[in-house]
Parts: sequence; C-alpha cells; structure tokens
Amino acid sequence: MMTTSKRVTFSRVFMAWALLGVIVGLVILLSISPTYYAGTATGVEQGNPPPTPTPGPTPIPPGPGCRDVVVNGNFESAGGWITYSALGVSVISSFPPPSGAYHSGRRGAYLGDYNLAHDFIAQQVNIPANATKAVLQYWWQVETQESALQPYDTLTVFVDRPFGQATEVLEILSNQNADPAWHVSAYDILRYRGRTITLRWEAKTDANRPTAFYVDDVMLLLCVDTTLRRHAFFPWVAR
Ligand SMILES: [Ca+2]
Ligand SMILES: [Ca+2]
Repeated sequence: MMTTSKRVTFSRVFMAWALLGVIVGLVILLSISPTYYAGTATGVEQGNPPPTPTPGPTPIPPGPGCRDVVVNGNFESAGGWITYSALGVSVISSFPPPSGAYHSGRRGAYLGDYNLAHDFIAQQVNIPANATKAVLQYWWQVETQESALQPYDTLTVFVDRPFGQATEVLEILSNQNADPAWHVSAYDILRYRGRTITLRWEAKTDANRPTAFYVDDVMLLLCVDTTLRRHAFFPWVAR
C-alpha cells in the first residue's frame, strides 16, 4: 500500500517526466518547422531547383516623350536600311535562323554565312540635343561551322560619325557566340546627343568554315525633354 509521502514523490516524478516530454516535443517541432516554412514560403519544393527565368527583352520604359526612331527595325517591311553584301545578295531575308524563327515576324538581317564575307546593314539616326535617354537595343543569333577556339568570323556593331570623326565599336560578336537562340544587347548612347550618327552591323568572315549572323528587332529608344527645347527657342521662358 502506497503511503502519502510516496504518492507525493511519485506525483512529482511523473510531472517532471511529463514536463521533460513537453520540452523535447517543442524542441523537435521548432527544429523542423523553419525548413518546412522556408520551403512553402518560396514555393520551392524540397529537392527541386528554382525555375530558370525565361529570357525576355530588356525592359525599356516607353514613358512620355519617348519613341523608337529606328525605321523598319523589325525588317518586316521595305526601307530604312542601307545594306551591302560582297556576294551581291539581299541581307534582309526570310532564311531561317538556327532557332527556327526570327525574333519577330518572318524576316530579319542575315549576314555572312559564306567565306571571305563582307556584309552590313546601316541606318542613320539623329539624337536631338534635348534627348534625356538614348538606348540602342537589338536581338542577335550566331550560327557557325568554326570551332570556338578563336574569333575567326565577326559581327561588329559600329557607331559611325560624320566628317571623319572616330568610329566607335559598341560590340563585337563572333563564332564564339554561336548559340541557336536569340540574345539581346542594349547600349546607352546618350553621349551622342546633338549629333547625327550611323549605326552599322558589319559581318566579316575568314577563308574557311563560315559563320552566319542574324539580327532582328533593332530599336533606338529616344526620350526628349520638351521643356528644354522650348527654352532653347524662347530663352526668356526659363527665367
Ligand atoms: Ca523580324
Ligand atoms: Ca570562318
């Protein structure tokens, strides 16, 4: 028969074990829950890598006072471009790129793809003195029979300035950029404000294993400060 003091001792021991059980349970729960919530909060399931972002155009906010000044930048209609091909063929073409389709529509610039090539497309643009933004953007794709060891065949993007001033190279793509997918390049050229420049994409290949360069959706986004132009004509307005 259990005495009163033994009952008290038993009760204390039972409560101590129960308290220990609750503490252990809490510790286990807290150690598991952060992992669980981290997984559900980001929507990423355990063991699966996060989704790869889908490539898209560089975000260029149109905004008020902004417009694309390239004529026929998608190559879908006639006009806008000065073109040259040493082979004497049209460099604005519907010949399909390795990805299977042009970035827009059914046509684009198709440069090179033969040995000792010299092809280009060019367009003159004016960047007004009151420009506040001038971003050149274009999509490109390269296909080659070359190895990737050296840049044997190239597509050079030039900014030509009149009156014998130095030409600037914005970008040089080559057989080393070969990939059956569209890529985008974007350059700030606001430093040419107040000038008329010619943008030129020139392909040159060496004597063997040709490379093809495809260009589509050329855009020059210009934003202008209309108040600055008004002040230029009516300087007293600014006072
Ligand atoms: Ca197109
Ligand atoms: Ca070559």
